[in-house]
Amino acid sequence: MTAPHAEAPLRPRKTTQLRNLLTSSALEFILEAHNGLSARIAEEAGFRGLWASGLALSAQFGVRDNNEASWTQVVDMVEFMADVTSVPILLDGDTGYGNFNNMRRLVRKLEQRGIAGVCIEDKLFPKTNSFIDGDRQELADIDEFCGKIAAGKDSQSDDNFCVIARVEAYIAGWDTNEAIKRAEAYRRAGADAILIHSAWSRPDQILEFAREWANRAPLVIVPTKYYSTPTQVFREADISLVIWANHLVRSAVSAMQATARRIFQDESLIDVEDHIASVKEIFRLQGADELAEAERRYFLGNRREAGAVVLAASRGDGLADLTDDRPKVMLPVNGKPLLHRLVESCKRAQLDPVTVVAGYKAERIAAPGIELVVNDAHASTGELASLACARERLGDDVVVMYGDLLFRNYVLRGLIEAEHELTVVVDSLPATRATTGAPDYAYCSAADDRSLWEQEVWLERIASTPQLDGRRADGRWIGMLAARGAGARQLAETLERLATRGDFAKLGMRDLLNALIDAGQRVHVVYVNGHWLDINSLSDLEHAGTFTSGQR
Ligand code: SPV
Ligand code: MG
Repeated sequence: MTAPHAEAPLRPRKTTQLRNLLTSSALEFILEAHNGLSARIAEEAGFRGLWASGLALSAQFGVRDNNEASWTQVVDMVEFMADVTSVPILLDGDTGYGNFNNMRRLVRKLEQRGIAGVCIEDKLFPKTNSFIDGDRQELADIDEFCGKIAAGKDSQSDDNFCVIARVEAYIAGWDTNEAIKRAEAYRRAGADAILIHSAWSRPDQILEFAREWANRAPLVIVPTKYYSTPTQVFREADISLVIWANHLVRSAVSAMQATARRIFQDESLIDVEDHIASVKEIFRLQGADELAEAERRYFLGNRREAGAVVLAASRGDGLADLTDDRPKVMLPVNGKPLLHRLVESCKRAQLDPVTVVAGYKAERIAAPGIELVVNDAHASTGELASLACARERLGDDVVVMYGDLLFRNYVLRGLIEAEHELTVVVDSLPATRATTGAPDYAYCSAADDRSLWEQEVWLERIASTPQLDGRRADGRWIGMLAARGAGARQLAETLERLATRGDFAKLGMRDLLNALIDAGQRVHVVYVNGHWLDINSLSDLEHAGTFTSGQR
């Protein structure tokens, strides 16, 4: 898909693209769209052009197709459509919203807004949709309509902007002679193509017209009513362009009606969630990635960016023979290795680089976009020795975490957004399942008060026991810390100081945190209540499957 808000650099201009669609020898197709979102969807599906349908545009505004929406409201909407797509838009300009003079202004404004062409129909303002009492509708005076076409053509500054004349003779109950007479007059007045419309359920009028017309100018059709006609018939009739004129607005209506009814009846979302687009998909269609990228380039440029160091050196002894040939971080959870999930979370949180410290079966560690460092002495050393292998990444803003973690995104976000020099995440909920591994119990300056407001809480101690000096732990450290600025430098220095100790090989993250506290460094606590998991046993792994189900 093309980047939003930009035309792909190597494509011809949109006006040129539309002209190519009209003049190519192949039968081409454009699809109705009625706002930016539907326009993107149509382009993504592969359409090489869009029909900004008057019916669909007025419908999405909730008004009738009788020029109830003003032409500037229409133009504003098609501008949104043009901004987010790279294929040409042909506007259904109804009758041109007035006389020749209104048509001149319309064409100039459409060019300014990146619209490739306009189609006007030979009826009277305010128009009525062709399928509502079409045969009672009055046609425009031929000369007056020719003047409107000529005025439009004389107003365009891009030679390839297209003005298409729509012949409503059949709709108003006239025969092929009248239709041809009008089409020929409009062609002579400068129309780039003729749209011949019919409300019959069979294509007979269209085919008869096409035969008589004999390719004097490109022919455009709207097979809404004669939809069962095989497309090959249009090809054989030398039609240039087919407009599928209202099918996105109609499909949106059916889907919205079903969803609205379901939610109203159920008073719950449970039966709709899996049947509708995810919020993430909406973000994607809105081009959220492009904005994140732009923010990195323009907005966060002066801000120090944080990297991540992921400790992934251990085998995972509690996982039996599953870790015979790979470290536990490479075990799949719902088809995706733990480490891949973790790295994706880091990237989503814009942590970059992500440095993974491997050890056991390091050669089996792979994840897109990581830097790998290896603790060769992993079998005889602990977490701090592994952390020291990534010392080049310490000292600057960094998040350090265990590689066997699964967590909801907000957990990491909360950690990164904390404004403190050193921050840890502590889960204040008592463990609901038998604890596995060696939990890090956190003793804090205050228990979690579960208020909506962020508490100022500081870490006082991390210990391996749930009771310390007669005091109960306030929670478990989940194995994630963030260090920034002076805190990051202090973390690096403390690690170097500990590295000189004779027992360094045995030290773990717990010792580092306690050493920081002992050195007077304030360690801020962000409390969470569950929503994370670390993997130490087969039952953890099973639980991880449930935890991640439905996540991508
Ligand atoms: C539109 O899509 O608004 C059209 C085509 O004008 S039709 O509704 O078939 O008249
Ligand atoms: Mg219309």
